[in-house]
Amino acid sequence: MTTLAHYLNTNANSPALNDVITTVTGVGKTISQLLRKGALADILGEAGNQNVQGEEQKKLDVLANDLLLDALAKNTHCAGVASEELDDATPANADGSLLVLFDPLDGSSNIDINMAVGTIFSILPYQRQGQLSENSDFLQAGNQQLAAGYLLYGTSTVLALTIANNVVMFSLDPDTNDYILIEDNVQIDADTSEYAINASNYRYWRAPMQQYIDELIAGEAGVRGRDFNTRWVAAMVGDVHRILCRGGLFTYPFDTKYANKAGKLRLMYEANPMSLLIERAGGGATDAVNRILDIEPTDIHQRVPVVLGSKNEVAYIKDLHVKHAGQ
Ligand code: AFP
Repeated sequence: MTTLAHYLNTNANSPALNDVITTVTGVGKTISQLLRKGALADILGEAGNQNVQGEEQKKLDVLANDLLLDALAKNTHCAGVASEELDDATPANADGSLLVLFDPLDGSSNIDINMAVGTIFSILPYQRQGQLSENSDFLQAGNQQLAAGYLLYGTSTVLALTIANNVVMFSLDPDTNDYILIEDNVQIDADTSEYAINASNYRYWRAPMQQYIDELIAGEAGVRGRDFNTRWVAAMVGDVHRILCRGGLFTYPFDTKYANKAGKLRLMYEANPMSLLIERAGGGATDAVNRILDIEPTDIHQRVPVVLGSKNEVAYIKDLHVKHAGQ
């Protein structure tokens, strides 16, 4: 049995990176325990606040955010923290060499109905050691990430992590409270017949995305010549986990539902860490055309359209968009 601690120590990472991953995943154990207690821990319902995106925060969003913030502030390697839930990044230890970004509770509308939620994290290098970090220090493309991962609080708690070009999965053993390695070198098939999209937004999509979904729905009778199947967890972390386990396509595409929003998902807290995991597992991740990991961020809370998963399907969507743009 390989524990997370053993894996981190034997995979030639920097002690700083190992330590920060240990802090984040340690908080994940606490969040997992709170979720197991559910209503009994008095963590359900609204906290009465709105987050920076103008959304109601759930009690556990606030709790998970505070737990991560407190733990990382005490970690000497952490120079600053940016959270989906906070307007501005929080400086931590000026001598730290790492910046940590997280979505403390992805899919939070699932909490009250006892469905899967998760914590997503991304770790970037800090370039101005000795000085307090600022929002601008976090504005680095996703290809600069040193590590990324998520905790999925589902029927069991699973950690997916990418460091040193490898994607690994651990399961939290409820008896020993240790993360145990369950899969090394995770790889995604290039082809799939399963896709995830919130189809209720159809009328807000661009023509090539509408065409793509029309083709999938036509199935065997259409140009794709085979049937496709839909799955939608309503928590990106659950959909991405399914794709790492058995392939598939996930998209939250560009839509015109809300003015001034390029898509629903956040580049720094959701799209970048998930794209690193998916690419390292052999999949693709784009905004429909361009590689997500190459996007130069201009705002820590910016949103981006996301298309990720099995490589050939991601490429097919890009082709539709490129052809459409050339018409
Ligand atoms: P929250 O983090 O606000 O709960 O949003 C979850 C999410 O960003 C992502 O995890 C899901 O894929 C997506 O939203 C679900 O969106 P719909 O509400 O359109 O189903």
